[in-house]
Amino acid sequence: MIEPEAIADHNRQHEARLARDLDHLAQALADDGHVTVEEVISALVEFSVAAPSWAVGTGGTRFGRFPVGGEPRTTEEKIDDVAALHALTGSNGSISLHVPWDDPEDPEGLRRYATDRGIRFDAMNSNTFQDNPSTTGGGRFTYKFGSLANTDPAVREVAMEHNRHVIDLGVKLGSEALTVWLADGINHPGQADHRDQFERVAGCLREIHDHLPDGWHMYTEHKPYEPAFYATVNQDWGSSLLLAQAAGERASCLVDLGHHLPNANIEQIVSRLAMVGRLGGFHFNDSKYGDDDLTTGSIKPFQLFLIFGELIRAGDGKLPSLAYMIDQSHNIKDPLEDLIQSTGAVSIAYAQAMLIDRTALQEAQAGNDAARAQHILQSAFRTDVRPLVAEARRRTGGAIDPLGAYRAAGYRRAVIDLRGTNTVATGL
Ligand code: PSV
Ligand code: MN
Repeated sequence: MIEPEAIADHNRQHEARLARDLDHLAQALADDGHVTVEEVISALVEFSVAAPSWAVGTGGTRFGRFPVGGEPRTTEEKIDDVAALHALTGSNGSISLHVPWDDPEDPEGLRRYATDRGIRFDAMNSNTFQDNPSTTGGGRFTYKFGSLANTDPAVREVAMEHNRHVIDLGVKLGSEALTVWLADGINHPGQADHRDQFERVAGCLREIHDHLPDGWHMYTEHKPYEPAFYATVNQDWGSSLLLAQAAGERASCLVDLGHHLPNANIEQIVSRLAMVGRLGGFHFNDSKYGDDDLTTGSIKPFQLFLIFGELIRAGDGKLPSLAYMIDQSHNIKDPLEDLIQSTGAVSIAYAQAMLIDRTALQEAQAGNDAARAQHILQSAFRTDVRPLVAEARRRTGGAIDPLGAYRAAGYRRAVIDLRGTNTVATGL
């Protein structure tokens, strides 16, 4: 654990400077007159972005993996890491499990374990991209040629049953959503029929949707390639929308920021999905070329800001309540440090988007004043909102400087001593 007193001690070094920066910003925002520091800070205090259970361990590529040491060995230890993260940021109060990477034998016990540490269960992820001995009877069936798109009805049934199992498990954990990302696709043109594959997936998703308990949601997550390199069944936001519509009313689309072909206008995709009421959530990360899973906001911070602008537009001035999660692979950084930085980047983009003078922007748009419209957006984007984000963290008991506080707490050293240097987070 990272104790609140340790954070409070660390905060003392930064409080005077933060107060000065906040005063300055309060004055500047009061002069602008459309939003106050208090409005932004209280919205940030309410905001939470989930951490995925697979991102507290080191990622890797097919060219190697460089373990950071002290990686969690069990789902309980993953929860411990997310609780440490949340103690520092105040914005990561939930964990998203991936089954069977996480498949607790005692879900009620796990729920108590998480509750005791102030952590809730976000959307459940079903894994039908690797063989799953617990549901296939020792790998008798294989997902080599797809799961819900498979030509073999027995394999489709195994994959659907796995999704139902994940929902039932999620109910016991207090989760309220299922995210379905499928590896199904085509590697070689002609290998499978685009339409037949799609229709098989749509039919299966409808059956899975029928299994959702009251109050549950289901998210379809698209991705253009990998592991299928010619076509994936849920390739793009259009396919995702069609699948969500086919699945049922409680299905909507999840946008992973890395799951787009280069230069896609993701903020426009967000606007379209929100417009038709089928925007379900996000997997935050950043990328230069493909699904690079880099630190959120590290490559295209302006895009992240514009996405939050569209979200606030969709929510009539407020952030819609969707499934917000970070989905990254930490190849050379300490995973917790990368998650601290990504959570900060998400909060910064949200705060900047709250600074957009929407009335002035609408006026500029109505008058076709492109220069003024751009100036309004860039004034918001170029405001240094870090004091607002730091103050929101401080008010939730978190750290003004979370990276510094994390290092000062010696958390990584402590978990290396406890868990060992060569542990591998289950799943990856
Ligand atoms: C696929 O690349 C993805 O983005 C999906 O969300 C998976 O569930 C996750 O990564 C973990 O592999
Ligand atoms: Mn994802």
